[in-house]
Amino acid sequence: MIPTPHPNPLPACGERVRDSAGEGRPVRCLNMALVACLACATGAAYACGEQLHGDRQTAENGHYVVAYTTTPQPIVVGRHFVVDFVVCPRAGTTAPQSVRVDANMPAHRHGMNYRAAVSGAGAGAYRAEGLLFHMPGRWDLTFDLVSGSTTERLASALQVE
Ligand SMILES: [Cu+2]
Repeated sequence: MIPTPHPNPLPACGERVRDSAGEGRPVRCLNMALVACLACATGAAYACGEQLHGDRQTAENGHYVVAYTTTPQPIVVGRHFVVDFVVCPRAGTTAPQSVRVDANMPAHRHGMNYRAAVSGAGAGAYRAEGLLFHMPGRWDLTFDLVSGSTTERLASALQVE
């Protein structure tokens, strides 16, 4: 018998799932999950986005970790690039309803000349396409995580040559 992959990824350690009574309960962390739990305790950044290929960078706050990679890597000035990323809610936080990606140069107070399009790949994974840095320098890549009327912005600084 050929083993088939599990159809659903396991919820993150401590993530809340719905039980039959409709009540959120934290996922219990047993056996193998204990290893992942150590990562939870020391910062979810280590576990978030493991499925991404290439050098992974993170942006995080108290509620979320976003792990991402860019293609190409490094980003080339004047050339479109793609951001593949995974949003990992910390324990007690639910996944955002929608996600936006943008970028700006804080020193120059301007953004990109392009608007990124974000598509979801399921299980908290997304792809942002159509980004372009039109000049070298320090850019902040921003991830806006929207839940209802709340938006949390996570930023990652990138030095582009
Ligand atoms: Cu600039």
